[in-house]
Amino acid sequence: MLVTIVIPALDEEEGLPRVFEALPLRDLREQGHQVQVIVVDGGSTDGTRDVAAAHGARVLRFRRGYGRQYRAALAEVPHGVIVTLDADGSYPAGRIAEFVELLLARELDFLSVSRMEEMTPEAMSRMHRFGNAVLSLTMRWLFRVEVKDSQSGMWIFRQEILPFLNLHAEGMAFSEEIKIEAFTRFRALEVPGAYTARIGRAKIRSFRDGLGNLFYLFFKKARRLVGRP
Ligand SMILES: Nc1nc2c(ncn2[C@@H]2O[C@H](COP(=O)(O)OP(=O)(O)OP(=O)(O)O)[C@@H](O)[C@H]2O)c(=O)[nH]1
Ligand SMILES: [Mg+2]
Repeated sequence: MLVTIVIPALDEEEGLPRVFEALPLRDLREQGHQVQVIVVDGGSTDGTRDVAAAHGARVLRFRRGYGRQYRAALAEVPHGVIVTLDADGSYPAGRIAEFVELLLARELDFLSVSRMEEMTPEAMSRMHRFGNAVLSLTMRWLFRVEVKDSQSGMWIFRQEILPFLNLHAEGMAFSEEIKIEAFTRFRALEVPGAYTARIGRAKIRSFRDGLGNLFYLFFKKARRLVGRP
């Protein structure tokens, strides 16, 4: 099986080396998988692209926007299993091989790794915790999906479901949208993961992205109600 690890990165020269160190590439290869790493650059002005290339990743760059760049990068993966995570060292990169095995053994299509179960105190501000709770509650209510952490950026899924996911979000709402699509159309499961404080400066604009993501949930629900995917 081809396992492609996709990492979005905007000015993450500090965090990226730590993510690469934690990737269990050898374990994945010992499990019989072929592994490739793609770093999707958001137009970094620091050494992100050089750091990624030095670690053997393929570096892609597209027009602005977290969602737009994710969609374009995912379209480059021909088959197999896709794993995503942030470039800031906050997600449990060392557990990727375990999650891939779980997806395959349970014959699932999509796994979302929740950050809520094991979070260090500094990992998320109280405001972010509150914002996440509101967004996740709204998503569960509107779409009836079993997801506690609607904003997690760590997903493990089969490439073959991608053409059936209706993904339109151009910005940060991409993360909630891919979960809505996967959980309402495919065999999806949320698994407990962990979350630690990021390395480097945050790229989300808390208030703007939070409100934008809340608005997008209602926009997406309205689209579905009028029969548009
Ligand atoms: N390609 C690309 N990546 C981006 C863009 N904006 C943010 N990112 C990356 O996407 C990931 C998520 O952004 P973060 O700033 O970590 O957002 P977050 O995880 O919600 O917030 P923290 O908890 O503070 O880390 C990081 O790896 C960023 O570098 C963008 O416009 N394009
Ligand atoms: Mg992050």
